[in-house]
Amino acid sequence: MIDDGMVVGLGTGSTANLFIAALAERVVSGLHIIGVSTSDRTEELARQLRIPTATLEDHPLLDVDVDGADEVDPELNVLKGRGGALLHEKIVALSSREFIVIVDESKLVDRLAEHHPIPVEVVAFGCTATRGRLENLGGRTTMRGGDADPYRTDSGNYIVDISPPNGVDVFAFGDAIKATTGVVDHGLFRGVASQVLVGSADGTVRRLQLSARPSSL
Ligand code: A5P
Repeated sequence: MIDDGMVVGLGTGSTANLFIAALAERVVSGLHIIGVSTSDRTEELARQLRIPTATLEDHPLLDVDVDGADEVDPELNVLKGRGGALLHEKIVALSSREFIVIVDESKLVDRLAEHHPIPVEVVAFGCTATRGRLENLGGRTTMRGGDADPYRTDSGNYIVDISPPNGVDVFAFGDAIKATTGVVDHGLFRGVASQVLVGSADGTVRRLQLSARPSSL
């Protein structure tokens, strides 16, 4: 799915790392592509593996972005951000003609955010107040990395993980999160994936695809 001359989004996480390693082998064999990294970690890996990279400013429209996910629902909506890179991952995914999600079967779920909280990237200024407003939406929250020394994203923000109340419409809940002052974005990627490749323990790969790519987020 990756051809000569493409600009390729490089995802973040253990599954994306497998893709990046395989891509590096093809680069060594003569494939010419340019990678756009979704995190500082991935940029470091790409450099180590000698994959040429550029910034999203250099290439604001990518041919394809390949990334992992924490959960995938039957409509190919995706929950991301356990690795803390959700904001850059979402910006790169939305800047790509194709967003291909690679997962193993354990990531397939009936409903998003039933097993994992929704990661929410918030600006550091006033984060306690922002967290309070998020809790007023009805969810339970924790600071990623702990209250004493919170995790910082590549953009210098914090991540608040929020477990939605039981039975809530998760996408409506996501809209309310996004409308909260102090929030930058959340880990729900609705209608962004163009296809999902599901790897199984026996080595087979199943392709899940919707007929048309929805456009809402
Ligand atoms: C990074 O912020 C995440 O969105 C990862 O893409 C996601 O957590 C999947 O990671 P693994 O492939 O390591 O499970």
